[in-house]
Amino acid sequence: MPFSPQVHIEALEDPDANAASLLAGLLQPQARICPKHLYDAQGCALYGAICTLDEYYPTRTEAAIFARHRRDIAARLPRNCQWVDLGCGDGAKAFDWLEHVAATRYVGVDIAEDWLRDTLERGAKRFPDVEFVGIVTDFTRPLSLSHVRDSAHDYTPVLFYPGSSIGNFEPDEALALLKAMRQHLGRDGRLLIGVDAPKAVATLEAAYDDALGVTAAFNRNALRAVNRTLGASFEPATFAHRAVFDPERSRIEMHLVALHAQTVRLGVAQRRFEAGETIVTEHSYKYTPERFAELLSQAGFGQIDRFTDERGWFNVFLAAPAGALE
Ligand code: AVJ
Repeated sequence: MPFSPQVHIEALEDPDANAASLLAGLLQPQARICPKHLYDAQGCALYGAICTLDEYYPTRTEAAIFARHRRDIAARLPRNCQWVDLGCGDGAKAFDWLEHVAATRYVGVDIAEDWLRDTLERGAKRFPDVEFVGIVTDFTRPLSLSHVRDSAHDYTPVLFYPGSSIGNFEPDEALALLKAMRQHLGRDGRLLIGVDAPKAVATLEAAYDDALGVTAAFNRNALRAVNRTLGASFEPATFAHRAVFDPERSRIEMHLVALHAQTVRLGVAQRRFEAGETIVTEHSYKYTPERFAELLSQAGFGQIDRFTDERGWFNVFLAAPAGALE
């Protein structure tokens, strides 16, 4: 009999605070919507479609790196670990690893509770010897993984953070998140993280503005999420998708551009958008291997192994806490 998965709800922002910060962002001179609003059920489905696009190279490049170096990486991981899947989604990426590492416990961490329960149920069926637990939390809040450590056996954690999601944070926030991860690792824990690299601007921009318009739909869908959350009156068709790479900051910026002047009701408030005015919905930072390794060492990691593809488009880092291997 598989263990029955348990789900802990942690550190969720309350709905009022969530709505208040969404509204505040939309009322800034440069309007913004926090990227988490891109990932409602429809947004997650669209993101899944993005990952299959010809132009969107990160997912398949990372998968190829994992496949090629699986044994090598697995051999460097602690035995009897607990596999902590940060932003687990459907768990597919992590489950490919569970076959190769002797994990005792799987901890799925995600903001979407329904998905999480499903993922845990499927995992528990496929890996009957592994204990499955879930934590519902919001990554934009301080990272709390207390359930990772309060098990009776205190298995060594492997934090798994694939997909270059770290790129959605501003660099100072990314550093704070890496430090928090470091705190959860003890001496023997490891971080396995995927990070997208800078490359030709045309390649980057095509990845975030594909020919079929899937990324455009993904971006506009944020307005539907805002309408629901705030009781707002955005008409998604009146905003265009724009994705540009800023080489100075080494980031893709996703914007929604008002196609004509309009006043939008935002629940109790309202805001005017002039034609051409934009809303920022997402930043996706691209790190050179040197820059990311530096960030890792600033966060308290020592031994850092890097795995990449032939073109150096994407990097996977396996990092140990400083001092652990000396
Ligand atoms: C899920 C944050 C890794 O930044 O590449 C894909 C999100 N946005 N296309 C990324 C995204 C537009 C994606 N991450």
